[in-house]
Amino acid sequence: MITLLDYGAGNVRSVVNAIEKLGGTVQIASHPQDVINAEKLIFPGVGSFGSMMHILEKKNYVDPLKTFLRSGKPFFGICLGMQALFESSEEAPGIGGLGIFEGCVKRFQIEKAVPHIGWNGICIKKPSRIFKAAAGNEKFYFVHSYYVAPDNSDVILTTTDYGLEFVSSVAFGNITGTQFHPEKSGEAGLALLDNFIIDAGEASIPPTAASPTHLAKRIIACLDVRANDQGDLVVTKGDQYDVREKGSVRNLGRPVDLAARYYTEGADEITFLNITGFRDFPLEDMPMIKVLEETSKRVFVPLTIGGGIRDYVDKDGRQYSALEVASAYFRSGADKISIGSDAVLIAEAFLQLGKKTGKSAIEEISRVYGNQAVVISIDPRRVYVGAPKETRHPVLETTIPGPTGEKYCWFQCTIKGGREGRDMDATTLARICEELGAGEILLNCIDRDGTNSGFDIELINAVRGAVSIPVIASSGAGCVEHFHEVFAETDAEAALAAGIFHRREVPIADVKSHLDEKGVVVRR
Ligand code: 1PR
Repeated sequence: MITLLDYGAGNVRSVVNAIEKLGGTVQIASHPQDVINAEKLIFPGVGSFGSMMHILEKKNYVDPLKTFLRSGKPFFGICLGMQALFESSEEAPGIGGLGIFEGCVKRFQIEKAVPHIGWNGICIKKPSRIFKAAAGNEKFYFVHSYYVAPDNSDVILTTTDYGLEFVSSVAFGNITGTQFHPEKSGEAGLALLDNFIIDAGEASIPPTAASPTHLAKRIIACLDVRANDQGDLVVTKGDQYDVREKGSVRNLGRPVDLAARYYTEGADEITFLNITGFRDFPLEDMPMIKVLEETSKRVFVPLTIGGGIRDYVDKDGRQYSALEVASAYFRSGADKISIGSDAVLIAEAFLQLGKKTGKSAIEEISRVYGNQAVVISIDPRRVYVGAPKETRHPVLETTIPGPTGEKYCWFQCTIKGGREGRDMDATTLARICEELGAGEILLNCIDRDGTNSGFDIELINAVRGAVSIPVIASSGAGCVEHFHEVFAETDAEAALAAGIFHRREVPIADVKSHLDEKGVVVRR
């Protein structure tokens, strides 16, 4: 029996699902005594260090946790659950951690995009039972802006390279902690968790070593979901956002089955977009909640959900905040939420007021769940001008002239699934959202969506150059060469595609083989 400490701050469902898939049984600790009585304890931390410690204090878990950790019984801390073992964190100055290990938690101060999001390797420093049957060159899923810095190097189990060599897992006695998420790291992560759940025997060191390690470029499968005219929830796909063909909504399959297929085919992440979210209240009959719950039982890589994340008043007059909508998604198995239309309106309000309010959906959700959990989905389209002075927006000189030969363009943000253009350009939106606390940009492109003509390299470079958070390039992928082009010609951290995967035109494995041949690091 595994006891899981859920302090109510995010996606613990994935950990429960992973343990159950491995044949283990889980008891969720609902009282401090449950922690003391646990035989094996897993602590999957989510959110921010300060809010985690605050909740642990409030719910009287701090002393029971320390008692458990000193008892010699097996403990596994994941992400923030590992960081909690240390004395303090730069994320929350003045707030103490559990102090089981001496040292602190530091923020990345590096040239690369922060958060560190994606699949990276581990360099193993000492034997552990969790490595039984591991090859040593596996990649695991990371998503964090802070890393642990132990005073005592004896506790270091692995390191990982990302701008610097940082400690990516610790172990001492029966206490193990990983910065990466084994429950989100596909088969490699599940194997590692399995070794903790069962008694994996002698500690071992895998045969191969990865040093230095490299962050892989991610390949993401995107599923646009909506109800079709018969009321069934289907995966659909538009051409430049038009999802109807001969009057009917294109039906490309069932959301959960398709997501499960992409997981087995090697997708590094799955994104669901509820494309009618701008007009429907997502918690009304909760179709996407069900989709997430079912998917997270079968898919062990990160899940993002977007569409309709904003404040609502339902038909009975009850108010829901965007944070409540997001929380419902996190509880159902989402790792990240994606905000589209509302992000544009938030950025417009920010520009008008000239300062942060602390109350926008982006700020509220990132405060509770961490920046890495908040993705901004941008739906831009090109607006051509003959000369820069014709617009107040930042323009670029484009190699793809406009319909009447215009040499300049800017990238106009849209809302409501591309139906409404706003007076804001995509680079400004991205920059403001980063300042408000977003952790990643999902950069679509209406001009390229569904065209199979390749990613809009100029757009991606413009937005990537405006922010220091990771950018997911989206829209237009038609063949494996397009993925190489986007990684060779931009600094995008991930590439997303929909149509070619749904129609089985290009398998994910072929994309990765091609990138591998071209020297782009991918997870295989
Ligand atoms: O505005 O917060 O409710 O979020 C709505 C979300 O739904 C936004 O993220 C918006 O991008 C998305 N959306 C709205 N309408 C559509 C539509 O198609 N009618 N889908 C839509 C956008 C997602 C793209 C697509 C890529 C790759 N499609 O990410 O998956 O363009 O396609 P491809 O590889 O086939 O070219 P809110």
